Amino acid sequence: MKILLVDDSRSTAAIMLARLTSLGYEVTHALDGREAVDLFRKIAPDLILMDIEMPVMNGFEATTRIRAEEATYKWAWTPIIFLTASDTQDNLVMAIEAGGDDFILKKVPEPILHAKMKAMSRIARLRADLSIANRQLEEMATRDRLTGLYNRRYLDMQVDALWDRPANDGAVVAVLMIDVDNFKKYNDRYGHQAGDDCLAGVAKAISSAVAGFNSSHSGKESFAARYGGEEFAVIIPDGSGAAATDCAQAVHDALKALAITHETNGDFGVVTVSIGVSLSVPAAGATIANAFRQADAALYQSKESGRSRTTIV
Ligand code: GH3
Ligand code: MG
Ligand code: MG
Ligand code: MG
Repeated sequence: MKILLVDDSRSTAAIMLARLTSLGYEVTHALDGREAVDLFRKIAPDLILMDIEMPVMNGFEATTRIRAEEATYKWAWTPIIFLTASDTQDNLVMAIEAGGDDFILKKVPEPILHAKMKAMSRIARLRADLSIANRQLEEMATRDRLTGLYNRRYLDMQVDALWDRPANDGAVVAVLMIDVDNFKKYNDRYGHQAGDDCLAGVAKAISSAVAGFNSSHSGKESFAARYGGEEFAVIIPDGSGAAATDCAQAVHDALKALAITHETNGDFGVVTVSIGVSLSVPAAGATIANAFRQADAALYQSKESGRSRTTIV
């Protein structure tokens, strides 16, 4: 457990530091409230032991500032224990009001210090577990399980954000709708499980194509998502006809390299996709619904004119 010890008295701090170190904790010392806030950002301690009376910035103000910083992070609540000289009711009330969790006397007897640190390290561990669980939950809420790509929910959120781009710069947003060709026949021929594996493979090909495209294209990062079933979408936030053509071609190429056998996909012999692209300028009043409708219409044209190709409208 990492402890940030804040105390303007070097001698008091030295004693506490020695005691905590002997209990096996890793301790960093700050000499006043301002240094405490700086070190809090830098070392992300599991626990803060905070003196109250200090020059430059006192313990209550430092605590208020630390709580304000934490407000921008979910689940963040670093336990803060005030170090006080006297054991009064007022001290406890003030400590809690200022955003602290507890207080201990500077001359706290060894067993109590030990017990309190033990309780706090349990809280620190719980916080760490919670923050990992929270990250995993967020990941699950935005990812499609089968393909590992972003899901429809994430796609919708990102597209909404693109359309709300502040003081819109006139950027062209390219929407690529990608649909696996004759996929029903693939399932019929190879079974549903193989169909799932195939979709995962197609997703991987799309991901690597988009990654390659991003590395050679400037502007905001493009991303791929599973739109639903055997349909995928790629969004190019700073797009153009040429960029969309490059990206779509990269997808066709990646699939060609992957060469997943599909004997009932016309004469292609391998899994292919058809792509429809729309180009919209949100600033000029284009709507999201229209962008997707047009991409869908373009996709339909790609299907009609023989599949395994790209149509841009
Ligand atoms: P087209 O070339 O015109 O797109 O023909 P298609 O057969 O791909 O199109 P259709 O819409 O008729 O069939 C899509 C199929 O995709 C039907 C559905 O069972 C299958 N599918 C959708 N989602 C999944 C999935 O998650 N796993 C599997 N294995 N199949 C899926
Ligand atoms: Mg002091
Ligand atoms: Mg489809
Ligand atoms: Mg299809």
